[in-house]
Amino acid sequence: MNLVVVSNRVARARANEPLTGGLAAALLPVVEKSGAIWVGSSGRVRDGSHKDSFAEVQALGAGALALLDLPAAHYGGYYEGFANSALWPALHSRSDLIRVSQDDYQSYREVNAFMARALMRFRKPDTAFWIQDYHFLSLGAELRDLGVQHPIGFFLHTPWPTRTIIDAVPHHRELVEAMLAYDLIGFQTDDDCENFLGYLQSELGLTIEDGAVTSRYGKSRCAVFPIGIDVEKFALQAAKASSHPDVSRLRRSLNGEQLAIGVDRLDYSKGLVNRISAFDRMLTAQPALKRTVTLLQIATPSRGTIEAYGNLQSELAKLVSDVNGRHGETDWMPIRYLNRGYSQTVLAGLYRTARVGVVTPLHDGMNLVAKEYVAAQNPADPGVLVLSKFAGAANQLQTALLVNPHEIDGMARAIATAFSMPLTERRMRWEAMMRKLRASTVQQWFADFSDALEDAQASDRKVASESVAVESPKPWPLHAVGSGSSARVH
Ligand code: ADQ
Repeated sequence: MNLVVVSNRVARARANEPLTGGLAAALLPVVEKSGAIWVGSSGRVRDGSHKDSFAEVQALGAGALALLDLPAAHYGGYYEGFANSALWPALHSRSDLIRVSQDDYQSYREVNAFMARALMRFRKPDTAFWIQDYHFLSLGAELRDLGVQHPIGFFLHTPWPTRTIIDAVPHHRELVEAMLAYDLIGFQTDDDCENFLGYLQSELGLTIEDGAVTSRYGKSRCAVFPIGIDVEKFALQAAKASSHPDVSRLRRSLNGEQLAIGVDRLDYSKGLVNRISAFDRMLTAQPALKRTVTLLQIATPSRGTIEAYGNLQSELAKLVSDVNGRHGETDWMPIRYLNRGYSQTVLAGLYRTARVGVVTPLHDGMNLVAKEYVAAQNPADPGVLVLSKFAGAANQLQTALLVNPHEIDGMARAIATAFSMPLTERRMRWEAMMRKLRASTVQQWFADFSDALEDAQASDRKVASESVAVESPKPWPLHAVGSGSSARVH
């Protein structure tokens, strides 16, 4: 099978550049090895309608990375608009934050159609397309409209909420109907899959049989594929990173204090305000902990031009400064707050230095930081994971200290418990989590989805026989193509 993977953001091919964002971080190692072609946004936009406007195609491991300039006129409405101001809030059960216009929806559909046209050049007789995430809900339907009968799979990295929340998304019916053009629709958890099937039944009146549904496009199968990490590589990286200068400096600066760590994109779904409030509450309730513990919170800004994100950034900066002002002393600050990216190696070393990992999203598809924290621990002296029960990862990491991120007192108690947990209990909990991680790696995820997609037969589709015959594959050039000037957008 000749796999073409599509996502909005792709990993940059530059070595050791920080990969802030779960999708790119997860996909890079597996795509590199698989020989797949990975197509996504170059981070630049371009005026005019450039059918073949790839900025560049470069080698990526055994495969290739194709970076596409997206249309300037539609990029804002697609990315900041419909994808991140309608779908992202809704998928994280924050319909109160939906802010979109009809134009945003049109732009979203235009960019999906543009991507479908661009993908035609990668189509070979044995190609299977694997589309990633909420940016491209209607891409499969656009490909079918172009006559593509190849297997097309879709994986959603975020949660899929209950029907009433999806109902708040403008054009939700049209979008979900378009999703049925996919042969295989993958979710992170059972709940997400059940919510989706529930929507198909109650909103679209469709009948579900063995997790599959038949629509005008033919048969679509829905299934669960929990994403993982490269456990052994991460563990090795963490052990080696202990001697990295950034990590050694952090250790020296601790003066015997115990460290808790949080690492997140700066996003309202990650529960950062509640987490800082819980740390504050813990210090107020147990003042003896002052000078003995520190929280290192790394929060990398993302989607900063969207109002809700800008507001969150100001709110957090103010909250951290307030907590430090109230509890801090001339030679000790409770919270170290950083807004930058780190290489995976340094991040692995920072996780290993921390006695406690605090991962408390209000809602999260999976949350790879939770898995990375566990994989990075020293087996002889592992730290404790405090994990939100609303992260997909909680289904697997049940021996973490599971918390409700809306309950500040409970989180404060759990963080204090984690700091004082005896070694035998820490080891017992950690070993159980490692067994789960090893049984569900990112390699396994990739293989399971690819196999299931290969099995999905395009033959039972009802679409008319291809109006566009499969062309003999055009070679795609390993150099820059397209003309005119482009502008960077992320
Ligand atoms: P994200 O919402 O981006 O992912 P997450 O799964 O935690 O969330 O992944 C974040 C990734 O970015 C991790 O690999 C982490 O190491 C990295 N990262 C975060 N901050 C960083 C920093 N400052 N420097 C360097 N790296 C940083 C989406 C969904 C999740 C789902 C993933 C994968 O929202 O629910 O788990 O996709 O499917």
